[in-house]
Order: sequence, then C-alpha cells, then structure tokens
Amino acid sequence: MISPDHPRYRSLVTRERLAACAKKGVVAMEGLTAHGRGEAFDYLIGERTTESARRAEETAAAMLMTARHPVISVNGNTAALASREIAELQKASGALVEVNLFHRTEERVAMIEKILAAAGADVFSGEAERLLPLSHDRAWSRREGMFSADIVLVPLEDGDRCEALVGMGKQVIAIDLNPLSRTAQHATLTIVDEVTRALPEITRACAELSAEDRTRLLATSDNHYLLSEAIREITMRLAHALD
Ligand code: PTJ
Repeated sequence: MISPDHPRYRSLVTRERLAACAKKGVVAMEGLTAHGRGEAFDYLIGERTTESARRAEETAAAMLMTARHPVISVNGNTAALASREIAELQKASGALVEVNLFHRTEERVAMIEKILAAAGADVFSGEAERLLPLSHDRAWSRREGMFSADIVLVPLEDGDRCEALVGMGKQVIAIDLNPLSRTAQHATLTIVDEVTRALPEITRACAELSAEDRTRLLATSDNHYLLSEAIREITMRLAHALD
C-alpha cells in the first residue's frame, strides 16, 4: 500500500483526475499524452524542484512583478491540474488570466473559464479574435489580453505558439518538464518543473523577493544556462540510476 504522501500516490490520483477531465472534455485527448511525456521527464529530474528550476521560478516572479501587462495563459491540462495555484499566482502577481487553447472549441473555453472562476481566479474573457500569426485555432486571442501583453506565462505550451509570441516581441515564460522541447528552447525563460510545484514557488517568490533581488535576477537571467543545468541534473541521475 503506497502512502498518500508518496509522489507515486499523488501521480496516481493526478492521472485519475486528468482522465475524468478528459471524459468531460476539459482536457483534450492529446492532453493525456502530453501528461505522460511530462511524467516521464519528471521521473528523470527526480520528481522534485531542482536548484536550477527554483532559480527559474524566482526569475519568473521578478519578470511578472516588473511587467507592464503580464498575462497567464491557461489550457485544459493546467486548469485540470492547477486552477487554485493559478488563482493564487494571479493574486500575488496581478497578472491577467486568459484561457487560450490548442484544441479550441467555445464549449471547452467556457468549461475551463468556469473551473478557474470556481477556484477563485478573475478570468479575462472578452471577445476573442484571430490575432496571433498562426494559421490554426491557436491564433485566437483577446486584443486586451495576450495580444497586448509584454510578458506571457505559458504552462505546457506547444512550440508553434511559443515561437509566435516571441516573434511578436513578447517575453515568454514556459513551464515545461521537457528541457528539449521546442517551447523550452524558444522561450525567454523556461522552468523545467512540474506545473503544480512550479506555480506555488513563483507565487511565494512574488511575495518574498526584494527590489534588489528582482534586479539581480533579471540582470543575470540566462535560459541557455538553466536548460543546460536541467539536462545536467537528468544526466547525473541516469548515471547513478543503478547505484
Ligand atoms: O488544452 P489544449 O487544447 O490547449 O491542449 C493542451 C496540450 C497540452 C495538449 C497542448 O498544449 C500540447 O499538445 O502541448 P505539447 O506540445 O504536448 O507540450 C506539452 C509539454 O508540457 C510537453 O513538453 C510535456 O513534457 C510538458 N508537460 C506535461 N505535463 C506537464 C508538463 N510540464 C509541466 N508540468 C506538467 N504537469
């Protein structure tokens, strides 16, 4: 019998929650395979927040706190896993919360907005238009939301939209357990950590960082270094896997 405090027990409960959300249509079917990829990478980093991830989370807080118009983009997986954590980060950072989906239907947008609101988030839900330079449904955004943002936090994003947002001159903070994904490689800052661990760490840092801390973190931010540290952690763990 696995104890409820064990990471393996939590991951079983999480899988059941995602499967239930997929049946209701909140999580896209593709979201289940994305979660499986995430689980595999989480296992490789040791199902914990690494030192380099913590540094990235603090840098993310510094970016959000100094942004002109920060936006948190929420998809089906993030809503199913971390609605409460999104609401708490919104309170700490003052960022706007907007639902933006890869597999977009009006019905899914409405369901996800409802889940976020029930968790305490103040969801921005104005009229969406095809504003991002992408040919498919990921182009839909709101003029006063993600389209006008200077900084966008994208948990579990796909590579095309991350690249498009960077191409529009925005700073993109990604949360992605795979340090080799196109999103991780193209984002301004990548947090290689599980979304339910990463969001509370960013929230905590929003409350705790001093103005000097923020200046220092922003001046020394280096995504290539953070990604290479994440890959080094994985390599070290694999090298000692059978010890
Ligand atoms: O709800 P929708 O329609 O917007 O669709 C959402 C998905 C996730 C299906 C869509 O954005 C997608 O296909 O994303 P990708 O390209 O599969 O990328 C998801 C990334 O998130 C992968 O690199 C996974 O390793 C990573 N990931 C999965 N679960 C987690 C995660 N990262 C952090 N925490 C997780 N729990």
